[in-house]
Amino acid sequence: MQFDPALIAALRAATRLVVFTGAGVSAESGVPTFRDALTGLWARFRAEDLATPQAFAHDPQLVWQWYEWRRELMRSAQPNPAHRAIAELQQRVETVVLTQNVDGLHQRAGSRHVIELHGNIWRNRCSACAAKVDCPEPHPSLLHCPHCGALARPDVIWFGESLPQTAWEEGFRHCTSAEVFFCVGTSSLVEPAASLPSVARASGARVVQLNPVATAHDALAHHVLRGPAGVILPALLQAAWPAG
Ligand code: BV8
Ligand code: ZN
Repeated sequence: MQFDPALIAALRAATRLVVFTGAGVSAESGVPTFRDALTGLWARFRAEDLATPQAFAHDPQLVWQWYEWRRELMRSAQPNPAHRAIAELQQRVETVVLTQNVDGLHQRAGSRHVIELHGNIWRNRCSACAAKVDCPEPHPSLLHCPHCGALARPDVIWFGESLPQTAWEEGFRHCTSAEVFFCVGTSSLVEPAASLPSVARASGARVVQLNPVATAHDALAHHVLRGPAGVILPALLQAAWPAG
């Protein structure tokens, strides 16, 4: 696989990288992407309609069971070569992983310094007092907060909810100082995360778009790597640091 020598040179010289990831980086682990049509029992729903505070208020059992179904899918998932290549990149260059994903696979691949913009599906919190609620897995029925008795909910950011302030501010700051910014496996549809590649570009970063299909972010990328992350990222690291 051939890569633009300018990208290889920039990678070798870089001291600050950001890898911004979406559901596509977990696709080769068998985790359905966010916009893959839901299947089985959930085929008649849209993720955007279930991942909302309104849906949880209206039918908490339904929303909770959707998350339990997703956790079940994710439980057997393993980090794939893309997650591992990103963890290896962090060994070579100071790299922040800025993820929209909630599956925790970057951390399981050995990545440190992972900023989760949309929370983490393996954590639950109280829907009222926000206390952390431990949940034995799997837990098909609803869970109540041990402190105030209100319903527990997955500790993810739903549509219409603000992103965690510290995660957003820290992530944004890294985008303004990155020398190379990778945008991996995201359809670039969900704001405000989708604005981060433009922030990086405007701040002078070399932007690399990695996706099997074109997205809005192709237009602002210096390099478009067309294909699966689990194939391209390992090849890119091998090209940049052939000694291994
Ligand atoms: C907020 C956690 C405001 C939950 C998620 C109209 C216009 C613009 C914006 C809005 C609007 N109406 C509403 C909004 C705001 C809304 C939004 O953006 N809506 C969209 C749908 C239009 N955003 C919000 O509500 C956000 N909050 O704005 O708050 C506010 C301000 C002040 C005060 C109060 C409130 C919160 C958004 C967070 C929602 N939560 N997840 C859960 O997971 O259950 S978002 C969800 O989508 C996931 O986190 C996912 O990561 C994210 C983005 O999707 P992608 O990761 O890109 O995944 P997708 O499936 O779309 O694409 C996969 C890609 O991978 C594809 O491109 C595919 O080609 C590629 N791929 C496939 N295979 C591979 C691959 N790539 C590489 N390798 C492969 N092998
Ligand atoms: Zn509580």
